Amino acid sequence: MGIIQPTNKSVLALKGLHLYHTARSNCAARVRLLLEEKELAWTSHHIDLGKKENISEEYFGINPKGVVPTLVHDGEVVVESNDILVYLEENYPDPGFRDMPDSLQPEIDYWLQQSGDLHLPAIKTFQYYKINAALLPKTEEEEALYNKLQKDPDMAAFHSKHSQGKSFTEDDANGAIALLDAAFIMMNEAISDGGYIVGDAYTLADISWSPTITTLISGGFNFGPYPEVERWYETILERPQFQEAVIEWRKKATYAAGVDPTISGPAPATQN
Ligand SMILES: N[C@@H](CCC(=O)N[C@@H](CS)C(=O)NCC(=O)O)C(=O)O
Repeated sequence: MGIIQPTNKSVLALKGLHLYHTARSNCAARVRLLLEEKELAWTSHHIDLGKKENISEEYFGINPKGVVPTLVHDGEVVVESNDILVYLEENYPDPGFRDMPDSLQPEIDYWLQQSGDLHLPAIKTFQYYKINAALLPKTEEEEALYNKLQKDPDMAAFHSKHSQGKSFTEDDANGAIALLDAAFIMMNEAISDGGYIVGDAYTLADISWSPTITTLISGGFNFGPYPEVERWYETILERPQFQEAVIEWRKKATYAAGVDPTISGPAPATQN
């Protein structure tokens, strides 16, 4: 979606970079990671999904699907995490993570597209089946407000699957795992030259996908068949920027206690 016209006009006056985000959200974490990599100063507006802080007229007024993250930059409102990455690249090109030599940009864009397309049917479905549906039940009031505010049919259908005591089924989870396996077979192959997802350089492809690996590990996804992905993730884990933007923020989440995971670590809850 990229830049949108918000119905909540209060944000139009904001100056600088403001991020509406959640500590444990992998979509928000990829934006925090890029902000960290570019050493950009930003103001935090933490939205606690556990407390349903996203389910309000105000928040839907800056993010029509009621999800995190949302970036506000000098009053410009940008939604969809991978579009936010591209927006930041265009507005703060140095250091650059997309404008690569040798026409690598289409490949980077392919992985960004994959990360966006797989979020609802695969990543989010897997996490809700494993953890979040139980962790994020809505009260009747929250449910009614959500249904009133949510205009996106895919989001409404997704959340109706875990309403009124229902939950995601094993079939849902298996469908999600099949999609993820297909993506990780390709990613494992792409990384098998010992480098990053696209060639030898650390790019938006890595920035978009690495926080998602953290999230999937927390849900218990089996990365055993993807040793190159494991190796690559271990390398990314060593980046101080990743530690700050992803791991440290996950520790700040109040509603889900637990040790933060590494590729082989334990499995605390996550928000998606
Ligand atoms: N395609 C969106 C997905 C955003 C999304 O679903 N975010 C999750 C956290 S990772 C969220 O806000 N979930 C709350 C909800 O679905 O109500 C993006 O990339 O920004």
